[in-house]
Amino acid sequence: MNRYLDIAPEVKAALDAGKPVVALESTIISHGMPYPKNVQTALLVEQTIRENGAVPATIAVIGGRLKAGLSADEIEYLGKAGRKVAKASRRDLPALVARGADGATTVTTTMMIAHMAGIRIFATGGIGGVHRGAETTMDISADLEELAQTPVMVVCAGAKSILDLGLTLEYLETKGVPVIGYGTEELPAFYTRKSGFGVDYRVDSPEELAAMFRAQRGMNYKGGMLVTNPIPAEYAMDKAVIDAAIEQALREAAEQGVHGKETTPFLLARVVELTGGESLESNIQLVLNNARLAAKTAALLAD
Ligand code: PSU
Ligand code: MN
Repeated sequence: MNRYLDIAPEVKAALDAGKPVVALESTIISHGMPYPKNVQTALLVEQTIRENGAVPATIAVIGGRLKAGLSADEIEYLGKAGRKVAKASRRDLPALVARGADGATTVTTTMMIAHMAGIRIFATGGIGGVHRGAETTMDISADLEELAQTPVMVVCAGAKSILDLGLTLEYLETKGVPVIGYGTEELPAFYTRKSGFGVDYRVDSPEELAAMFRAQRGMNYKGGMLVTNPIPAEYAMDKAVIDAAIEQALREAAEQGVHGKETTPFLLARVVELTGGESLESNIQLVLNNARLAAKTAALLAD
């Protein structure tokens, strides 16, 4: 066992008994949504995982400890601190641990810590990817590298078109990451159900998903699996509204010279500000939808 890792007692008991556990990230709490909706959502997502037969393990770095499973107080703390908490990607963990600091885990570090703890499935909203203009900026999210090397299934609602979705799929293909559409042949684009880009495989049940993941693990090769689950139709946004907000956010980021790890949080926050409560509600609903699918799949994998 890793000496820097703390597995919450309930999570540890479930893992030891072979019961289903679903990991959740904390950047979505601290950087992805405003307080107090972020905290309410994080707790509601945990409850949804439980209602669907699995134990939730929200992941973060607190006081230099890698945490698999947070208390409600710890979730409140991260949510209230918001963007003051460091966004922790792979390159940040050594510094945060050595200094006893706090960090909100991205998809990358949530996958890493889930894997250290023995958790195989992780539900979130959207992943990072290849940014638009990456052919000159080289801004490619570490999430894609992590999917290429860490054996965790990530259930998301696709990726936002703040990214270049076509290049993101090319990168995942190169790295050998299977991109699965749940009930769809098309990659969902987070707020909308369609992106115009195809996925690798469509599956229509948690049973099929569990079988594919089992086959991947059974062959013992490195890397994870990306499951893209479209937002429920009743919460999907108007493509023109969301596209306009994304274009404006991208323009502002370029004008203000935003770069590096700030790019994604800046774009996400501006899109939410520009589209108001509607996009926040869509965001919450798609995360709940992913939590349900991940919990059901985790339950099948545990059998
Ligand atoms: N995209 C979203 N919502 C998010 C993120 C991305 O639609 O919350 C967060 C996730 O934590 C993701 C991270 O892992 O941003 C990617 O950041 P970057 O692009 O800097 O790698
Ligand atoms: Mn980046």
